[in-house]
Amino acid sequence: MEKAWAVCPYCGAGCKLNLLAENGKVVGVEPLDGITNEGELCLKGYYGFDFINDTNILVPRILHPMIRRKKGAPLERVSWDEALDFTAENLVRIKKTYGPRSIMLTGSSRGPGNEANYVMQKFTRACIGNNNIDNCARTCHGPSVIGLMDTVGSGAMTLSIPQMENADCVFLFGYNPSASHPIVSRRIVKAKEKGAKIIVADPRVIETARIADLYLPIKNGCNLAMMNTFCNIAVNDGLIDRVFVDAHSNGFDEWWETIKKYTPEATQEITGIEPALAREAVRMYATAENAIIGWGMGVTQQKQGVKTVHTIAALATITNQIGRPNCGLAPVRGQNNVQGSCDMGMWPSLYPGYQKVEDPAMREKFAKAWGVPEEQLLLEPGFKLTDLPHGVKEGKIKAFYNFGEDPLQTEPDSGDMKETLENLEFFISQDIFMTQTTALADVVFPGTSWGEHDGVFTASDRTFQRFTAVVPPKEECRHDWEIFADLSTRMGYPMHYNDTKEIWDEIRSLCPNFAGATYERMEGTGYAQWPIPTEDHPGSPNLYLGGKFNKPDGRMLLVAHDHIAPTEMPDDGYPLVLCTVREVGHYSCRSMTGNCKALSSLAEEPGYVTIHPDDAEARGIEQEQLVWVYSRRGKVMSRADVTDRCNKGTVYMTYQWWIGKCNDLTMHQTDPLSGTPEDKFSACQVEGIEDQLWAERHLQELYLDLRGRLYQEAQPQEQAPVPQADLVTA
Ligand SMILES: Nc1nc2c(c(=O)[nH]1)N[C@H]1C(S)=C(S)[C@@H](COP(=O)(O)OP(=O)(O)OC[C@H]3O[C@@H](n4cnc5c(=O)[nH]c(N)nc54)[C@H](O)[C@@H]3O)O[C@H]1N2
Ligand SMILES: Nc1nc2c(c(=O)[nH]1)N[C@H]1C(S)=C(S)[C@@H](COP(=O)(O)OP(=O)(O)OC[C@H]3O[C@@H](n4cnc5c(=O)[nH]c(N)nc54)[C@H](O)[C@@H]3O)O[C@H]1N2
Ligand code: SF4
Ligand SMILES: [Mo]
Repeated sequence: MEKAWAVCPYCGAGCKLNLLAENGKVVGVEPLDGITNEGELCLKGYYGFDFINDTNILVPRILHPMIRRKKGAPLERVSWDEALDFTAENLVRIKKTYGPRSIMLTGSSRGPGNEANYVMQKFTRACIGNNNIDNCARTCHGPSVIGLMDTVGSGAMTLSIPQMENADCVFLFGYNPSASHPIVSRRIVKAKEKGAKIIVADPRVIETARIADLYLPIKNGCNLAMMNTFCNIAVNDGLIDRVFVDAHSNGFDEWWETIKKYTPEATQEITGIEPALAREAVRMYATAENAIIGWGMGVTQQKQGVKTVHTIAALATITNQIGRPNCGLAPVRGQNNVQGSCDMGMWPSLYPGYQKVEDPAMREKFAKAWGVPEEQLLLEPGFKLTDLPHGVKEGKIKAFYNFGEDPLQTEPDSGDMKETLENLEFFISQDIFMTQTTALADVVFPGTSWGEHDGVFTASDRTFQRFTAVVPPKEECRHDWEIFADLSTRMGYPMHYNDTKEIWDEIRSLCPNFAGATYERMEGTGYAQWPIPTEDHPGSPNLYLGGKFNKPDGRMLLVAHDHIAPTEMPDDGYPLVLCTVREVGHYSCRSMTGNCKALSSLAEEPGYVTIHPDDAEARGIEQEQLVWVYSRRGKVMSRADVTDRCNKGTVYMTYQWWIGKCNDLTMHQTDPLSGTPEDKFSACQVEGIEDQLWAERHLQELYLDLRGRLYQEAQPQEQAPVPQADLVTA
């Protein structure tokens, strides 16, 4: 039995585990005593490993490079040399014809690790010559990154995951950790056991609401009005620390000019919250010795995302719940390595280590380190991931290099995204599975999977941890970083690395805040938490200790905004709010969890639409029935889950399902300050289906057809295995 230590590749909780292998196959895991998980794992940690073995449960892994010689032609298996030369020639041609800015790239916050992302952004900047590099944080905690950089200075959690259980109050606002980060959720349960007060503000009765001391059933889309109200109450009820505010922040008087209007009585109509309940919540939070405020996609996937984050930072600062251990801001980052993608400069305005591309001194530093003339590195930020659809429509983006993301499943308005990808002149996808996105590509590069390569992930709380390979790469799969380096060399900017340590040491040499995070420190269950400027520095569990913020004058900036309503309000034709969320057993585009034996048996297509009993009854819909859900963008089938834990007037779908694909319904409207899609709020209608037998059959047909096509694309020259009709019918 082989054993290798690794970090779980699902959520950002950063759980350490051993991967166990026999005869080149991964056969199990055992939990390790990592800093964030202390010997615990959730169901995905325990049962989410066997996708590596190419189980063919949902779709096959891609094992060979493939190209499509021209649009509309089938994918063809070719040698690595041919695939890389074909790609280099096309990218060089596009760069020459339309300029370097016509090429867009996106990095991966999942299996590959920091080193592969670093090499990809270096390829983007030093070889292609633009800043058009982004990652899925754009659709996720982008507003937290931006909103926190604006106010407190760094876009990250201010405390550590283990400290969460030592808080005296945990306030969750639009964050559902029991589904999203189960091992973080354990810390909250432990805090409760130690006597902490729990407050939950969420339109749904989430698991944590069931152990909460106060539950605020807020209306969907009211966040900014609600947060302004909390701040208003803190000031008017004498719950602020004026000494701390005066000593450590700027802008209070101007900020109050806006906030003073938001009394709980004035906003009750928008928030749905009784003034007395709102007052009690703020008192509980502000008077706790150490309080944490945790938020997630309920805040960020809204039109008011960045503005709400500004106000959350304000609430923590005025009540002095920041800058000490066991308290502070907890935007717990979603993907296992989305903190890392941002750390590595997969962001159109930032070099690795949060060094700004607009700063000429940074440009000089990186140009020198990478051996390119300064003019090669642009001072203007590049395109955002969510600029892709209009960038292609306007003819500004001609080529797209997709690395370890599945935009056709995970970006809003999939119909429009499909058109976007089809209208590209040249499209490369580098993944481990034949996803719906990869099936549209002109070039398919097979990367090695987690379990087959080494690297460093950054957990949600800024903790760097190493993971290692336990099995060799399958067939012709190559390490993601090797693919970028080889392609770059063929395009005239030679890059060569022997291993990930060499890449990591280059990263440390360029990023002062990461300099002390050596590979040696991160052996086994070792870790390094940034900022960690030197090799003898202990690392930083907390940011802003003593109220010293990461701003030029060391002071936090208070900024306030008036509330704005979501873009698409319900109306007669589309009377329900559609809110899209997560479920515990499946993960993002589902290519990995859907190929794990245990996890795939938990739930199947088309997933569920959660609906309040009154809304179901009004439509004659019963539990488990197949239904139609439609919006101005599309119409999909789903299965009804009728429950009063969901609020009346809103339905909830998870974005994991390919037939019950909620992103066929969502819209491409974004927070203008971050470019983050409004995935949490659009208008829809739900309708019962009379003939349930027909619906079950139709569902099977759609699913088999889609999977059949993906199998075919993955193995063009072979007898593709035929997917089985293995849906459990109701
Ligand atoms: N099992 C599993 N775990 C995951 C993932 C997965 O796909 N599957 N994805 C990972 C990723 S990428 C991320 S970013 C994290 C996200 O983790 P979370 O932030 O927990 O994500 P969501 O469940 O989308 O949304 C959080 C909550 O926001 C609430 N909400 C909706 N509208 C509003 C509103 O207007 N105001 C407020 N205050 N709340 C609202 C929803 O009811 C929901 O309970 O999870 C990570 N973990
Ligand atoms: N409607 C709706 N849509 C949403 C959300 C929502 O709440 N509602 N949430 C959004 C959020 S928060 C996020 S973060 C995004 C996530 O969106 P994505 O980043 O697109 O989703 P993932 O499933 O994480 O994509 C990971 C891809 O990387 C591949 N992969 C895994 N490991 C490796 C590797 O080592 N090498 C390579 N080359 N590929 C690899 C996987 O097979 C998969 O195709 O989805 C967003 N979409
Ligand atoms: S909590 Fe997250 S990191 Fe930990 S085992 Fe579960 S999915 Fe993996
Ligand atoms: Mo995310």
